[in-house]
Amino acid sequence: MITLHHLNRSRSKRVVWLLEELGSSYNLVRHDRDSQTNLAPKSLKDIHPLGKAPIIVEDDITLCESSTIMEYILDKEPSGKLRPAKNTPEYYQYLEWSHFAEGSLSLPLISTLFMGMEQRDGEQPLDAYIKKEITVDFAYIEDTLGAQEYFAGASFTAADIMMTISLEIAGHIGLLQNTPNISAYLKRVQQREAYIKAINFD
Ligand SMILES: N[C@@H](CCC(=O)N[C@@H](CS)C(=O)NCC(=O)O)C(=O)O
Repeated sequence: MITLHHLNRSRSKRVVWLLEELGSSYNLVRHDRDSQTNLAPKSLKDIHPLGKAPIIVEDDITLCESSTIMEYILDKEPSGKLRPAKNTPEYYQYLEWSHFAEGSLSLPLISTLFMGMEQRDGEQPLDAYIKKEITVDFAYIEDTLGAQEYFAGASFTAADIMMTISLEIAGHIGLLQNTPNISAYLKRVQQREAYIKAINFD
């Protein structure tokens, strides 16, 4: 059985959400952020050298990267739920968005989050790049969700779980002011029973 090492207010909500969607059995071990630094506690570093969440452990496999963990769980799922059939156009949309969440969107998103927290003295070297990335990425997301209901087409998939958590961070830092398609999408997916269970773990 999978053991999920869960950190409060973190991307590990993605994994809880996926496991709840699939109705899988799992052990959940809670770890709490340091109340001063907001960083992960040492207990996560004892499990994986990166010391971040989410981490899953099953038999001799230990993984620490949310999109990889999602693939691992889906590989074991006999129903084929939440991931389109391989070699279809939907599969490649699924793959693109699953990787986009951490591969492309994470840098401008987390940079914007931290830029909002620090004392700043004028423009910094990365500012123009981050601004450009935010504009391009959110236009692409908004257009996609205007054309189809979910990231991989007409059906909800694990790519939606990956993207929703990133979009929630975007909302938290004020990036969803002019994005009606994204806002309507979030309302839709946040009504899912498994999502509601996952947020209650925090
Ligand atoms: N790309 C990684 C990011 C993992 C990550 O940065 N996790 C954060 C929580 S959302 C964390 O553990 N931060 C605490 C720390 O770095 O001390 C993933 O998607 O799993």
